Amino acid sequence: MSKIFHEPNEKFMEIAIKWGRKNIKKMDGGPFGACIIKNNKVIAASKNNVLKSNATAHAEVLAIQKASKKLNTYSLKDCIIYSTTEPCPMCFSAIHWAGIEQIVFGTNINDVAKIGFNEMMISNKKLRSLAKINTTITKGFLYSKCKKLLDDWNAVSNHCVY
Ligand code: AZG
Ligand code: ZN
Repeated sequence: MSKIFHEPNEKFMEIAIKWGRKNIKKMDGGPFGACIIKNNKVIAASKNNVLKSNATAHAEVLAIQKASKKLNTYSLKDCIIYSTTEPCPMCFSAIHWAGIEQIVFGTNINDVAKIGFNEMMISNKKLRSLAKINTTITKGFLYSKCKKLLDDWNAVSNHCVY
């Protein structure tokens, strides 16, 4: 089977950024947003809600939950996920179990660790190779805008890392 490839589109990452930016004011969680698309249409988007919900409430997990509710199935095959930051191993696994075959992300795990988050330092490309799976990964997409989201959040005095 040939690998899926959708040419990343800035407008979908802009939506993920817009969701992540909500936490600069709301502080419901970290400065992370995700957007899931199918056939070039937005299916779902979310921000991180860890601080008001629980430790699994990462943007990607919540976007998967919303997308599955909308499509009425666990399977998000043919969907693509945009994430402002490289998905963590928990989210990478959820993306795999949902059958999403393409990930587009902006900043990477190192950028997030630098602002104090307790990230597991395993890249998506490393996870892909360890898991022997075929996920298409586009890194550094709209990097400067995604980095600015992290920097703006880091500049807020009452921010909280976990
Ligand atoms: C995170 N990284 C990503 N990509 N998304 C989240 O919601 C996160 N929370 N902590 N690190
Ligand atoms: Zn995660």
